Amino acid sequence: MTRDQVPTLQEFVEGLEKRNPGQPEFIQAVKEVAETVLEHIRANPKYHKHQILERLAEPDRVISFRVCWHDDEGNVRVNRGYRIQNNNAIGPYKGGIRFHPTVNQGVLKFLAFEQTFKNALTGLPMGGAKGGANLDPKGKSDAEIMRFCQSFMSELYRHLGEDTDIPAGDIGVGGREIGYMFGQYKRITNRYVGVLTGKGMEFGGSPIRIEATGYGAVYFMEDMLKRIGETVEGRTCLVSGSGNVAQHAVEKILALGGKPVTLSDSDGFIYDKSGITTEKLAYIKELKNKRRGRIEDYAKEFGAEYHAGKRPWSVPGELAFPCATQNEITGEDAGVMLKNGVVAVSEGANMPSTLDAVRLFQGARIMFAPGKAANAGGVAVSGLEMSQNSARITWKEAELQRLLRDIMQEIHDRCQRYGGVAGDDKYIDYVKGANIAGFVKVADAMIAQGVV
Ligand code: NDP
Ligand code: 2IT
Repeated sequence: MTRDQVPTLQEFVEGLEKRNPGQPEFIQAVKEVAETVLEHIRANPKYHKHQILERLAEPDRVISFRVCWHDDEGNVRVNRGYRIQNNNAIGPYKGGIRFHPTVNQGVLKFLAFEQTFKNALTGLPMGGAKGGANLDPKGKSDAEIMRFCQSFMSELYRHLGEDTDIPAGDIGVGGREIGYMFGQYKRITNRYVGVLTGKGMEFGGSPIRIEATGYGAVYFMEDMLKRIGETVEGRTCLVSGSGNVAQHAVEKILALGGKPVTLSDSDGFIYDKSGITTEKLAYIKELKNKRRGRIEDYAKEFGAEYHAGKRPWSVPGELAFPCATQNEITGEDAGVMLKNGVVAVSEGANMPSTLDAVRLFQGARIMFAPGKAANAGGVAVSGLEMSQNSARITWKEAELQRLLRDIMQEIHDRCQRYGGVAGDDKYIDYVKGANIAGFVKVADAMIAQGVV
């Protein structure tokens, strides 16, 4: 291969693997983008000339640091914290913070890479980043979480700023953690600025930021169905996870007349044949957000089925909303889902479907919305929180509801624009559409800004 030629997928992936050993999730995320974007690069040589894909797959900055803290017994504990700043061509770095024992550099690099495309798809000026720590928050007291967040921010603050890098929540990081991190940032810098999103409403938070990711994933499903003259109403829905995204996906499914029947956590899943109702959802919110309990308790409370150590994909249903974590739908799961009648998948989580699963969904020509498009509602409302903080005002909830709905529709339309498939004018490849639409925006900005 000479530098004049666009690499083949195999050549590109071989180089990627060599440069990023031991980072399978990062390889997977970049490979999925390369699969769809290389053809577009071949047709538009300027993107090859400027080595855009190669540059996007090399984070601007990888920050890794030690986080020391005291537990309630007075022991010194040590964790590893990270911030990956992937790309800031179209705006300051933006993306969530994850606290989970599975966090490592490769996982956060995949998330920061995906975030770059997702943020571009929202139409708002935000670059891509992700951060986190290999902390297991389960069983930790509020005081321990506070000390951890303070220690984490004592290093991270120097890399942040309201015009530089603005983190938010993700797995294991919700309102409580954002509050503690904001407090520490303010204490260290003596500045009161919108340096984090997902803040409490008393100190600069935005209406509907909490709901936005789950609602957005259901809106995306609604828009895919609308294109073929169908709706969510009356459809049986499979949802995984039981955290922020899953809870609000269920809430919006119910609002649109759908029937959610499953939820899960890392220990197992519940199957409620009669359907999860608004009252049962209130129980889940109390259980997960206040008592920090296990989903198994739901089965005991309402007499639903509980399947320990399993994910919900064997349950019959038509619409699927994976909202827990990466690679939670394997090729085998996808095969079962197709047999059981799943006709559409909207990813609330980031990369919940393996490459095998995506291939099977697309091969069967069902509607498949990748996370970087379907779950972009959360970061979109984060972008709106930043605007409100800069202007030092809070918009009305109804206005934000409308903006979120419009943004999700626009993301759907951007995917549709680039997602056409030769020889099949009825099918939209939303993976291809999302990847190319996100790529083009960031790539054109990078070209305009030179080799930096
Ligand atoms: P939460 O921490 O609120 O909830 C995560 C849920 O997923 C919990 O039910 C958790 O179970 C489960 N889970 C986490 N890790 C695993 C695992 N390894 N195996 C099985 N279950 C697991 O996080 P969110 O709801 O915020 O995030 C869910 C997904 O959505 C993630 O992929 C995240 O990146 C993505 N996302 C989140 C956004 C947001 O705004 N919050 C925006 C866009 C995407 P348990 O209680 O046992 O840990
Ligand atoms: O994956 C994601 O988009 C998030 N966790 C939200 C990021 C944000 O900055 O709101």
